[in-house]
Amino acid sequence: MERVYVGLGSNLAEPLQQLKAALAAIAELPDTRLAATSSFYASDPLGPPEQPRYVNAVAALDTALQPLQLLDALQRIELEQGRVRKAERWGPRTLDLDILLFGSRLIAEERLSVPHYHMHARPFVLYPLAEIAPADLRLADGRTLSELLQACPFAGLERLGNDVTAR
Ligand code: PH2
Ligand code: MG
Ligand code: MG
Repeated sequence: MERVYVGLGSNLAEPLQQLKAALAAIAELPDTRLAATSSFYASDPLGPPEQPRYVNAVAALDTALQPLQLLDALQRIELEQGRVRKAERWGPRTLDLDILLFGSRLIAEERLSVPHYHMHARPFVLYPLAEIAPADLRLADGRTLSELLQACPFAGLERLGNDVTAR
């Protein structure tokens, strides 16, 4: 089993429900255990500004799937929840499931780059990740999660209350 961190995001069609449904689907994946989930966060969109705010979260999984098998499974969940891939970069989406880290692997394949590019500087990834990952978690470039957090202001981010998480 390897520890994998997955970033979840949505800004269309009831984002919070999208994330909750995705977590339930992830928990049902074969050879995979959903180990922890962060709080949900509302976040300002990165990319084209004329789109709704996102809801983001991060999940920790232990899985025996190989990276491309997990990617297939996550993309299936995205499609089942109505994702339509559009040409616009960083445009709005019903559900985005990104493999952030896969054990300590470095993956550079056509379909999959791990660690996820840009995760180092995205508050909507780093703050939820920090809730469920060890502070001394080391990323590929040698920096720890706590070092990355110090360089990443808690900007445009709003932690949604626990009442929301519990529902
Ligand atoms: N995802 C994007 C583009 N922009 N902005 C926020 N706040 N959260 C996201 O998850 C996000 C984004 C592309 O995947
Ligand atoms: Mg993404
Ligand atoms: Mg994606």
